[in-house]
Amino acid sequence: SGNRLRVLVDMDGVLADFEGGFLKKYRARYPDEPYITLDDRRGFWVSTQYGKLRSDLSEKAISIWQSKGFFMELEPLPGGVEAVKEMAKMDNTDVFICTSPIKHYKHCPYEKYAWVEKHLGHDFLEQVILTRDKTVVSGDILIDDKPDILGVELQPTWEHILFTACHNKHLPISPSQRRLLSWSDDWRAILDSKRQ
Ligand code: BVP
Repeated sequence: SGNRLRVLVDMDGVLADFEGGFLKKYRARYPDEPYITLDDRRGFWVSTQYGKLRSDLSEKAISIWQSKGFFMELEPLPGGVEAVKEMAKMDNTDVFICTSPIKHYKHCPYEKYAWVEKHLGHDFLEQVILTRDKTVVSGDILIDDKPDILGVELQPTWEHILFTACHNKHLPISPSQRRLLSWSDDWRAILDSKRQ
């Protein structure tokens, strides 16, 4: 700690392409069912939007990310793995991956560790935080695509930087909230703005 900067980076939708992986596998498994293009995605919860399309599609959507291999086989989003590796090498900087596993725990927690090992290396497993409540984790910034990050701590220590995703790009941004448009955007400037 001391004067070190602690960066928390979300996984799904920030490092791993959850939305793209979901749509590809949903269409392969349910080729005759309607689907929502990434351009038409609205709201964080895929299951909610599919349920509004047709009520039985919510559970079909859920079946996709509950399947063995779903989280492990997600493609990295452009530039994310490289950015995290670069951050981790910076002076006075600690990086943690902070991700919420689904409650269907048969595959997801294991596969999240396996994904980190595959793309960031075995040593990076030290940096993984699995939690369903990110508000109890302390840090200077949390880079996350979920617009509302709530939990038991009403005043989290981190500043939430909203990472742009298909489901949140249309949301009006509150004046107080900062965005990272992609990993090509200036994440270094955001980190530097929080250093003492
Ligand atoms: O593991 C992901 C997928 C799951 O919620 C977790 C979000 O984690 P963070 O990105 O916040 O760390 N998930 C679940 C549902 C529906 C469940 Br019912 C969903 O629609 N979208 C989604 O991402």
